[in-house]
Amino acid sequence: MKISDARVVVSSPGRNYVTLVIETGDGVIGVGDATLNGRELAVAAYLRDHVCPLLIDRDARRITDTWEYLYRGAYWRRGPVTMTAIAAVDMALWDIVGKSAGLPVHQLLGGAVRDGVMVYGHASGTDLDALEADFSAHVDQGYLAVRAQCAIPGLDSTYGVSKSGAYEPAGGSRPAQDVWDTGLYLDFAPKMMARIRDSFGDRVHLLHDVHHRLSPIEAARLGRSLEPYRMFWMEDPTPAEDQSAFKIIREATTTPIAVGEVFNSIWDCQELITNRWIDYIRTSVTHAGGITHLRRIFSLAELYGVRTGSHGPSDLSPIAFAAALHLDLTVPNFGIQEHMNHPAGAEQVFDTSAEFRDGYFHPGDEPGLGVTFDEEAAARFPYNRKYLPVNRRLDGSVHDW
Ligand code: KDG
Ligand code: MG
Repeated sequence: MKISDARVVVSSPGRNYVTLVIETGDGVIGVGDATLNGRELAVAAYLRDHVCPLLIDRDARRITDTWEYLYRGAYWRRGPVTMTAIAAVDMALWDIVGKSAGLPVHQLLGGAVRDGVMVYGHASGTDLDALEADFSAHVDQGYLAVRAQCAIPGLDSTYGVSKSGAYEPAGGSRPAQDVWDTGLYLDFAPKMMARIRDSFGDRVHLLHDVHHRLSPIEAARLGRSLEPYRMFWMEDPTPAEDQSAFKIIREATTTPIAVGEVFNSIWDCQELITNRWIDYIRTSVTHAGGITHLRRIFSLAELYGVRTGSHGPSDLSPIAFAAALHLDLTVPNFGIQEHMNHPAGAEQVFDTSAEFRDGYFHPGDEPGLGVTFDEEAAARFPYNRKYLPVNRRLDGSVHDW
């Protein structure tokens, strides 16, 4: 089972994706997602120039050893580029081993402990009426959990709200500029959640993403003001690298806290988990070192009563979503999985066996990850440089996006 080829494909079927394809001498093909939104080519070059040459002739079955070799062996550890590259190798190797064993990856991980993976969808609106309509559409589609984001009156742009339909923050050959005002947001957020609870009652799980924008004491105030609406979670209330900030939030409110989409390793979330300052850990399979490393993070979280809530935006490819579903099926401390629809063109490039029914996803029982990557179709969608927005306060200074 020696690796005979490893190649990187950058394509843009509706948005940019970086895909690693690994082939073994006996003809088994594995695929991994290496997409880092707005910095795609950095990971592509890291893989192409530094990692792929090292993979040739390695035994594809030695997944953990390959992980250690690429992590410890590089000396320069962690960071989004390195960990995304390692993640893509890891996913592709799990895919290969599953295919050669004739087993879906969740069977290799110890087998399913649940019948399906509860996911949350994204509802948003340019005003409260539009948010309510989109929320209602998600409930009609069967979602049991929905994230709510609404344009803040008085601001020209708001995170998570698109003026033109589907959520896609990356755009433009230069970063777009968003605007931010903490006071307007803190006054409006409870009204948004009140509207949802008034219209839909308490049965749907309600989530909200603050997207790293508050100070600890502002986040504490938000958490308290949302308590009557029984949130499933408030996500990323403050910039996550300041881990002790969460002690302040935690001590002030019973609104559950979810953090981690920008983390890349178990070390990034160690303090948050071991101090029980959060309720959900949101590291993703692509940005936190693949299935092998995410499984370790989730196991650490299990020890401290923290549940999982993997990041699953449309800027991770369907390969990443499938890998996350396989892992989600097997972890006892699973909480919820984020789901967003991929752009229409992605279906031509990624054929996935994952299925949604009654609020739950299942990755299917095909050997490996269950995603077929069509390289010829990918070639029809060349890379298209795009940036995430930057965010500025009303006085023009830069704020966290
Ligand atoms: O690339 C950035 C997006 O993945 C991020 O903004 C999405 O916050 C996000 C979420 O919770 O899905
Ligand atoms: Mg988020």
